[in-house]
This record gives sequence, structure tokens and C-alpha cells, in this order.
Amino acid sequence: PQMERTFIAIKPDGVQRGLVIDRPNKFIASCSLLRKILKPSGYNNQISEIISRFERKGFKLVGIKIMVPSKGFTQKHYHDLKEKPFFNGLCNFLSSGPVVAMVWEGEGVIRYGRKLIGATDPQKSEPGTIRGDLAVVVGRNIIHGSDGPESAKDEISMWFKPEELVSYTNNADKWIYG
Ligand code: YYY
Ligand code: MG
Repeated sequence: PQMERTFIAIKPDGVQRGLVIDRPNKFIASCSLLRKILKPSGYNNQISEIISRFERKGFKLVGIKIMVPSKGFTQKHYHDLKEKPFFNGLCNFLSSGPVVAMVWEGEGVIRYGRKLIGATDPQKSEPGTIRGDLAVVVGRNIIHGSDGPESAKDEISMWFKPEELVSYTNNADKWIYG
């Protein structure tokens, strides 16, 4: 397979709404940092929702962390949009709370990851997509995904150090790729 990697981030709204992991007892119990951050939100019902959609597809998680990015960091992340009227609000929002930053690997994961996420405006995202199923307005569309090979490369290197990414063989790989 032609392996590639993309950068996916669950924005502060997705974290606070408890859409990160859908089996809190199983997953959160194993991660004290997540437990501390997610408990106060009170929405612990289906928090693996987003991660599980990538996982069930057959993509492989090779990096994950939770952090509150600084305003300056989010401005760098969204530098392409700096002329837009919503740029300042967007950066304030992305730096307002914990973000779950991830790198996913797989054949076609950059383009297909965008399909799983759905259109930028949740009003236009198809049902079945993450934004279509779980979000209502563009300013709170709960997830980010790199929009092409260039941005994937740039965003991965911005958000992760090389040693934070893990290459490994998944037992299911041969059943996913043949
Ligand atoms: O890549 P994607 O997140 O789907 O959209 P972008 O055009 O890169 O915009 C980034 C981010 O900006 C979007 O997820 C929400 C926000 N935004 C907004 O608040 N208002 C708009 N009219 C367009 C985008
Ligand atoms: Mg974008």
C-alpha cells in the first residue's frame, strides 16, 4: 500500500462535548490525564466517537496527545487563513481549551480523512460524516483535518516531534490491505 500520514485534531468543542472516546470506563480509566480533563465536562457518554470512526475504517493511529495550544501556535497552524474575517475568532477558539492532536496513517488517509470529517460547514456536511452527524455550525465544527499532502506534512511537523510518532505493524494490516 501507498502509506501516507495526515494530521487530525479534535477541537476544544469536540473534547468538551465528550466525543473523543465512546467507552469512557474502558479508555479514560487507562489515561489519568484524559480523565482529569474530560470529567469536568460532564459529557462522558460517547467520547470515543471520533477516534473510533478512523479506527474502524482501517486507518492506524501513530501519534496522539492532548494539549492547549497557545494563540500564537494556532495562528501558525491556520496561517493560510490570516486574511479571513473569522481568523482571530478561530484562533482564539482553537487555543481556548484542550485539543486532541493525532496523526493517522493509511493508504489515502489524507483525502479519505477529509471525507470522514465532511464539509467545513456542518449544515452542508452529509449525514454519516463526523461534522454532519455531530456538529451544527461552522465555528464549532469539532474537528480539523489536513487538506492535502503539503499541509499534512507541515502540520504533522508543527504539532509532533518525530520521536512522538510510532511506526508499527498492526495485526489487522494484512486483512485490511491484503
Ligand atoms: O479545512 P476546514 O476545517 O474544513 O476549513 P478551512 O477552510 O480550512 O477553515 C478552517 C476553519 O475555519 C473551519 O474548520 C472553521 C473555520 N471557519 C469559520 O469559522 N468560518 C468560515 N466561513 C470558514 C471557516
Ligand atoms: Mg483547512
